[in-house]
Amino acid sequence: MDSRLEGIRDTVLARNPGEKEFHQAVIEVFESLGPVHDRHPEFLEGAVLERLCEPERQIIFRVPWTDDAGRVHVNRGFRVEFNSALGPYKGGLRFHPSVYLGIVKFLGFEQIFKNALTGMPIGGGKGGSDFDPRGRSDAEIMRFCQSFMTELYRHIGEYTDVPAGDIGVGGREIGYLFGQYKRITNRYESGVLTGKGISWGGSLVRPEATGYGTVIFAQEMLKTRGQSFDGQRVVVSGSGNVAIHAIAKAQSLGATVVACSDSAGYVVDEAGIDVELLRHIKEVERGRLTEYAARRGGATHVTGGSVWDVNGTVALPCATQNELDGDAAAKLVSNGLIAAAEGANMPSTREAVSVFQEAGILFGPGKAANAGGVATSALEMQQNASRDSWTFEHTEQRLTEIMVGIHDRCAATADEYGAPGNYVVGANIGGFVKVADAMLAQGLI
Ligand code: NDP
Ligand code: 2IT
Repeated sequence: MDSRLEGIRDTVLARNPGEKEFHQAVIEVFESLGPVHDRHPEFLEGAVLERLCEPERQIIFRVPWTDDAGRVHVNRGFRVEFNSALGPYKGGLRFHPSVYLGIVKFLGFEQIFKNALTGMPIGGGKGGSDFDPRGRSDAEIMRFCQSFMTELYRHIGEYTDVPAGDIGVGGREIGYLFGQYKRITNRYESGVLTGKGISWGGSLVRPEATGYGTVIFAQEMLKTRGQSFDGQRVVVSGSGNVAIHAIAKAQSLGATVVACSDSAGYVVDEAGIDVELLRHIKEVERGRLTEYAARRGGATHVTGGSVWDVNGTVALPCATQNELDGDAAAKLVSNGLIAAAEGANMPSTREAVSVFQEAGILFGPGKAANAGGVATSALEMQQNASRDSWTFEHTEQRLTEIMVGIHDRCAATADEYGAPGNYVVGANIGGFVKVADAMLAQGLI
């Protein structure tokens, strides 16, 4: 890391003790930014990095709710409004028992750069709760969402902060959250949340957007080496929103996706994952992958080990942070990997990224590769603002243009800063410069 940034890094780490995922995200960005400060001493003089690492506002609140048996539970809610230089805070809500401030801050920090890369007018934020939705009834989910929104509503708005989904938050949860917002405020403010249902202000392609976008990004990387998805053997982690649509898109481009996972294990299906069966089990039945293996001839379910034990030419980690470590990366490389693109946020550890880069693997970091979700959220905001709704084809075309644009900007920025083919450098510098310029232009805020 550039010696001028080390002191700033040390201060950030000391000011945010115990938040190891936030530390990891900050260090990873700082490691790319040395050359930027050679060209832009004004960023150092204006203390841009110090300001960027301190969220504009952090909200932590109690979320009490009752289960179906009438028992009272208390969870913790978070919304970190990180940076509004480019637009209203924008980013998802995650409901998962692992959520604490360090997770929300790593996600919010990454979101600033990701949103800048999309070229859309959106700042960075993230939120969520340590609530565990697993095994909860619809009525329990509804009561939790209503309680969560009963505090959150006063902090959000179409010009202020626009949440969406993330792990554990999909269309069902956004519906309950929107209903409660509308009820409390007496405003049909479509632009306050994205990921809404199609009949009440949502955008076509938003459910597919993150997974599709990740594959489009990977396809653009492959093209730089004269390759494509056609004939690739793909390994995907996760089996949620991002994974399902990444699998569908990769297979539509001629790849065979031979494995996917959830937190209990993984399935191997040499014939290629049956996306409709997977979608039905995961989205309709809210079931487990064991059921996929039970119903699909030729597929096997594996517990223990890791989905990265399965060999493939393309890896798409689409589950969660730090799910792919240095050993897993080394195994993938020795098994013939040529490309990896992150559908999840920070799924690869820093060691894994080094292994990929040293082996010359095409590597697309999450803040570039998974930006299609939030970009399509911004398209949903555009449709809401103009009281319009676009066709699937038009919206998908916009998504494709945005992803190709992100790819090309990352590649060009990496070239410009003397790191050709390094999409980590390209994404970090490309996102940072845009936000830093806007922050300086807006004065000391
Ligand atoms: P979902 O809740 O739909 O699916 C999450 C998947 O990841 C599930 O298969 C889940 O398995 C698995 N998973 C979650 N936590 C863990 C864990 N701790 N260990 C192992 N497996 C785990 O979430 P999404 O698909 O929406 O999100 C997946 C990733 O993509 C996240 O990193 C998210 O931040 C990122 N992302 C999402 C976007 C979106 O638009 N939704 C946009 C950009 C990034 P199980 O069911 O067993 O828990
Ligand atoms: O990590 C992400 O980019 C998301 N979860 C999507 C955020 C959004 O506002 O659509």
